[in-house]
Amino acid sequence: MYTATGPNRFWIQVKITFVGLTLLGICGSAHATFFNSAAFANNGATQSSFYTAAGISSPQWLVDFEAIPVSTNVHGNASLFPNLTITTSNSSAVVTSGAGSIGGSNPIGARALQMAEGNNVFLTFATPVDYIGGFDIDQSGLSLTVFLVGGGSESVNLETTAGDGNSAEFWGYVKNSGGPQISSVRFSGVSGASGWALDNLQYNTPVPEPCTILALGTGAVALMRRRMAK
Ligand SMILES: [Ca+2]
Ligand SMILES: [Ca+2]
Repeated sequence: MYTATGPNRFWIQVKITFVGLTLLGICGSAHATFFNSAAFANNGATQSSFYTAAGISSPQWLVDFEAIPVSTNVHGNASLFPNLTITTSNSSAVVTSGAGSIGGSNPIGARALQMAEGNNVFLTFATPVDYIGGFDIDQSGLSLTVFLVGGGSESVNLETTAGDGNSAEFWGYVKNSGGPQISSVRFSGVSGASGWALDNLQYNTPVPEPCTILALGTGAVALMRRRMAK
């Protein structure tokens, strides 16, 4: 086996470090993009901007709750939705149906997922995703926090949605090109009465990214360098 020594080894290490830093620079670009529709009428345009930012024409997965039996509590059930488990801090997230069923407001389609105010709601992905979007219905005070691979997080306060008729408003988050993927999402801070709801959740199940492979590769290079140094 060829082993670099002296000045030769020094320049090999310099080159490895330079290539590593360059790749990490490309993969480390910061903030991604939040989307939130200001009104029901703007949902189509806001969702289109979200798709454009995500580089898609439609989401890989759309969870609209239409096929889930009414009154099903989906809390903690990892087999209902692809790549997604929904949990809440009071263990209750129940499929509801019918116009006006969410504090007087309507699901999208016939059914939506209803939660009580004052609890945290989590969307957790088995494989971290590139984008997550959906609609909130009949809430005030809703904060959306996105937890990223590698430990970072970003938060945004969402527009209040009314408690009558079609009040659903679109929200979404798209990771930056080369930025960290989304491992989970938390909803918190909802006040008011009569519950609130989520509907039309949309996300993907990506294949492992170059940055993930790079992180593993960088670890391998570091190990090799430690061995060479001995
Ligand atoms: Ca629905
Ligand atoms: Ca409410």
